[in-house]
Amino acid sequence: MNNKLGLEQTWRWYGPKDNVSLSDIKQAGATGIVTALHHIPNGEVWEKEEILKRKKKVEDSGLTWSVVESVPVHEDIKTRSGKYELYIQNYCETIRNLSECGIDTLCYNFMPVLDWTRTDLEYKLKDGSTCLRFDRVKFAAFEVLILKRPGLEENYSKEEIEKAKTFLENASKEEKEKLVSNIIAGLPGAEENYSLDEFNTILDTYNEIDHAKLRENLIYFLERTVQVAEACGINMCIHPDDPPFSLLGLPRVVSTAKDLQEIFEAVPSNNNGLTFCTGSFGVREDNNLISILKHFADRIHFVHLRATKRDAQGNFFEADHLDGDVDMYEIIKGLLDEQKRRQIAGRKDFRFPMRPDHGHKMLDDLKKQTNPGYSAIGRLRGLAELRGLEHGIIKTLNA
Ligand code: DNO
Repeated sequence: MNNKLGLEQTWRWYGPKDNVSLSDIKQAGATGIVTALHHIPNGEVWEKEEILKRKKKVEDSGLTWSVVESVPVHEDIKTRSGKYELYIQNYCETIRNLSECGIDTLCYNFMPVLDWTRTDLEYKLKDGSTCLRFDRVKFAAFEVLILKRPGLEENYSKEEIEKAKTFLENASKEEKEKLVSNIIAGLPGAEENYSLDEFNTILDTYNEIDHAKLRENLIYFLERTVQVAEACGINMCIHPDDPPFSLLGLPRVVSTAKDLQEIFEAVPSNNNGLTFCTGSFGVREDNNLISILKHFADRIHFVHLRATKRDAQGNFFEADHLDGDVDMYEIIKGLLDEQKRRQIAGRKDFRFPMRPDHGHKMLDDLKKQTNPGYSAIGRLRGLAELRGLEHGIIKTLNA
């Protein structure tokens, strides 16, 4: 048995069109690749030939395809309407194909309509680098005043709505367009992008779907897919909601420890697992990250390490990896403890893939066109800091 401690260092790569190359990633010191077949439309089967082509590309660079992030869940499955049965069958087929191609970890999410959401993609920090940010007033300007979705004003104070009005009055046409496109035109990895009209229409498909109904649809999806995953040795791991609260009046069901408890109780198989994303859970002050880690340690198949920082107004930005509201020392220590526990128990799944998530745009990258949150140098800094911290912890654990 290999008793060496250390999380597998991975890196998200958006495929051949990503301007961060596989060779860049090798230089950053990562060994595993996290990628997806983004060119395949949502709902369609990932054929083995396509999977193997991608795998070969990764392996030819001396790296391994560690995790699939994500196989997107079609909207029809989330709303349990239209062709959802077919799409679930296709999903199962993709799970089988991935397994036959030697891939064993599959990350996905169940956020309605939008995947992750921010209002600012290039928020300037004091040191001149930029980061992703979520601003409540700007979001109110979008959902209450631009989209005019009914009933959403209640989520804000009068003062916030006033501020949102002032923001829109003073914003240029370009600034308004930018806000809208930041939110709905799709961040990298969010597979769908919409026009404003399409967006309103698709939001309406959730008019009858509340929190309980969405959870039911998720559990239905899991009942059907997890048994296939279990039979062919794939660890599925759901990504938490980002941010972990309702937006646009849509329900969100993977935001808290209670949500996780319900999902795992409904489908207890260990192949029904979690992507432990510290930045997403960490946005809520009432999420105790260490207790989530300890409580669900057994089911963590994949880790996203980043640290968001909240303010008193409910805004947050992506801070440096060791400088947000996340106690990264305790997190890494907790993960290494679980890794050790799995090694001792003789479990095979102890490689613990982790990736540095959402770095700042900095240095030379400021002059380049980069995927928001996914520039090379910011993540390189993040990975280096995390690696150093882990190195120190392992030394003390072994002392
Ligand atoms: C952002 C993210 C999300 C996440 C997907 C998982 O950086 O972590 O795009 O990868 O929601 O399905």
